Amino acid sequence: HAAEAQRTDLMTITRHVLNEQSRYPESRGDFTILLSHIVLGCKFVASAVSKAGLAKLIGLAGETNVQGEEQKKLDVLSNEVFVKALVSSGRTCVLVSEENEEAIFVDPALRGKYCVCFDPLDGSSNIDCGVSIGTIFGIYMIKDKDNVTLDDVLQPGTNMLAAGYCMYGSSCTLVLSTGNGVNGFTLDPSLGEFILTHPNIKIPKKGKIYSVNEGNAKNWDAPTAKYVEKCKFPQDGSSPKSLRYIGSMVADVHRTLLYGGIFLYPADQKSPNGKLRVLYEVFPMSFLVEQAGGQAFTGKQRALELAPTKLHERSPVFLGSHDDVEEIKALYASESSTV
Ligand code: P6P
Repeated sequence: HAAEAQRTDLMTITRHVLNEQSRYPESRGDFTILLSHIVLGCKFVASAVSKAGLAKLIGLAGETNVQGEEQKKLDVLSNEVFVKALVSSGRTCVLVSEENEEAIFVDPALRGKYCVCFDPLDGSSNIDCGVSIGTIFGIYMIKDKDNVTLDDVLQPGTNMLAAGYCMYGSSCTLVLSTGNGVNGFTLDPSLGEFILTHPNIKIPKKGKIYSVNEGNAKNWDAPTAKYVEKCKFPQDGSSPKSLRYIGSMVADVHRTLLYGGIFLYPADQKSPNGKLRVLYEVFPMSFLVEQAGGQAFTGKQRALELAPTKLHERSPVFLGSHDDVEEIKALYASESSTV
């Protein structure tokens, strides 16, 4: 009977968030409404990505389909869907998207109290070869929605209320934290619902995998080079770590969360601040990793304590298992103490 009860007691993402919201008696369900609109966007993108190969959605912008309509690239389409879903939720007042140079200030008549920073389709350069890609988002509360400015958006990641990603791969998995641990939900296409499949994700304290683009090795600074060398040629008699690098942040971080290890996108001489963007890649993923018991570091400080000054600012990031990140922190600390 217990097995039967399990199968019929479907914990959907909406139910799960409502349960979490009940911890805040004063909440009027605004967050739940906001999240339901984000979930709608993820369902749409999941459907579009699964058909992309067939509908030639992955072609370059400007291609026309059989109806002669101009095809939008999937990341442009995904961005439009998320912007419309977030604005129509009536719960947002400012949006930051990887696809939009400027912040989007919602019409005052439709404003709510949240700011959402998102990358609608991160890693979209990988879609043509079927590699998993994803949507990444971070959610903040805005002090005064009627007088919202960029300063409200350029705040440290420690102020984030919630963060998540939706990975479009062999299955569609949405991983979310509202500040009380991390939970994973898998889309059941027959129900059109995200079902709780990975409750209370905890990242292993130490991992056996390192994840970095070795092609940038000649440009790395000394601490990163030393750390990667230690992964490959450990001096303490332990086994070398395995290298796993997919090149799609959502997929690399998802594997790191579930299997443990460390994901690195270091600064290098070509890109002194690394490649990944603070507001909608580094902050949301750092929030999730910390909520799962791991760490996220920039080479100088705890990633979430960064104070961004520009919307699309980049930062180096080292995130993953607590002990693995601790090792690279020690290497950066010893380098800065000898400088
Ligand atoms: P590289 C994808 O383009 C992306 O923004 C992230 O998803 C991914 O982690 C990174 O860039 C990969 O960058 O330089 O290793 O190809």
